[in-house]
Amino acid sequence: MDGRTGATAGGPGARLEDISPPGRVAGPDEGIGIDELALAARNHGLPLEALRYDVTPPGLHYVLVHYDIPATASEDWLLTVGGRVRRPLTLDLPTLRSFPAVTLRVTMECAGNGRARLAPRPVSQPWLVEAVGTAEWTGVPLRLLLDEAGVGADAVEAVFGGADHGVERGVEQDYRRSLPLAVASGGDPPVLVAYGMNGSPLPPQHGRPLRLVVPGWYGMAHVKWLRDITLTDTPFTGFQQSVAYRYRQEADDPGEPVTRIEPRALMVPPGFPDFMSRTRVVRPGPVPLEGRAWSGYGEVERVEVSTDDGRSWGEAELAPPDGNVWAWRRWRTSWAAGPGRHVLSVRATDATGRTQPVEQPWNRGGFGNNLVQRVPVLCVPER
Ligand SMILES: Nc1nc2c(c(=O)[nH]1)N[C@H]1C(S)=C(S)[C@@H](COP(=O)(O)O)O[C@H]1N2
Ligand SMILES: [Mo]
Repeated sequence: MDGRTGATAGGPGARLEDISPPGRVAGPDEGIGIDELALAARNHGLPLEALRYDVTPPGLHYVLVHYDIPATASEDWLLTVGGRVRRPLTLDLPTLRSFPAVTLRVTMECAGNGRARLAPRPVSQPWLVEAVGTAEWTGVPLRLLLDEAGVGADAVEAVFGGADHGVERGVEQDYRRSLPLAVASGGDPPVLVAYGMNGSPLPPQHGRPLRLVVPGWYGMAHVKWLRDITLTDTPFTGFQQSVAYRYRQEADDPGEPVTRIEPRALMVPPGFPDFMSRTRVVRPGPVPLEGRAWSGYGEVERVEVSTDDGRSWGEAELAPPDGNVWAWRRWRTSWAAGPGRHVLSVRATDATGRTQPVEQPWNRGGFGNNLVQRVPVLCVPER
């Protein structure tokens, strides 16, 4: 190619690559840019004080949308189930609602949570730690739909298509992701085709009228505005599967797929904040500390809290198990605060023994971060 072919074919600036930059990491002193700010202003996190609720109240759950929220208000929505099936299905909303409904409390976290603190910083949605929320999702177990369609003997994956459309790193696409058939057709926990969130129809930003819910998996698997399910006899190689959402060190490294949520604990910020620095201010004396902890590999079994910047750790008290194994668990403890500056930290360990690092690991997409949270606090006497 002579390098001018693209420009002459459609005129200068008429190639998607010209408006759609490749993935990159920020330079050593490069601050968060306007492009990252634009993403951060669209995709909001959980205000950390909302960690106090078992189920995140409407509007406080984090939101991440790669492209635009599509226009999906119509009651005429159809979901198709096709590909390697014996009986392709076209299901309308009343039919989906006529299947036995299941409601599951699920904590969802964006795989990019924590990306903004990485050094070097992958340039993308700049989450700190707040890309998490817990909802009660109501829907049909996907397994029932697959049984109805009859899974072909050669099917290996289910591919889920969303109705949103955009460009990413030069590639025009609908948002599509796949799951291995064993996960898609699993019963414990079931993957849901959900139409309800916290007892109401799904809000537009969370996938109205249908989304996938994959308990224990990072957010990218929970395809919103779900329109089609296609069983395939080869693994799906679409952009969101084989280009995005891979753990890789180098751009040309094939990497490993991002799947389940690594354990993490977060704290309801104690005391009150400074407006600009968000540093917490508390009074001397006993300060109650509480928060939530979760893991996509199994229940959190241990939460430790440090009030001396990680030099020593004490056990926090965990709420008794309540059967919601795919949702976060409450923890609490008390801290005797003395005047001065402090750093509080919290660390979760799950049933598989997975825990949180105290040194920051790094990967190019900034995925799966679960570095222990550090919360700077200033303790000052009453004025
Ligand atoms: N169709 C579609 N589904 C999607 C996305 C998207 O952009 N389009 N974003 C994914 C990502 S990366 C995340 S983290 C979750 C966020 O879900 P929420 O906005 O309901 O919290 O949705 C996932 N499902
Ligand atoms: Mo995400």
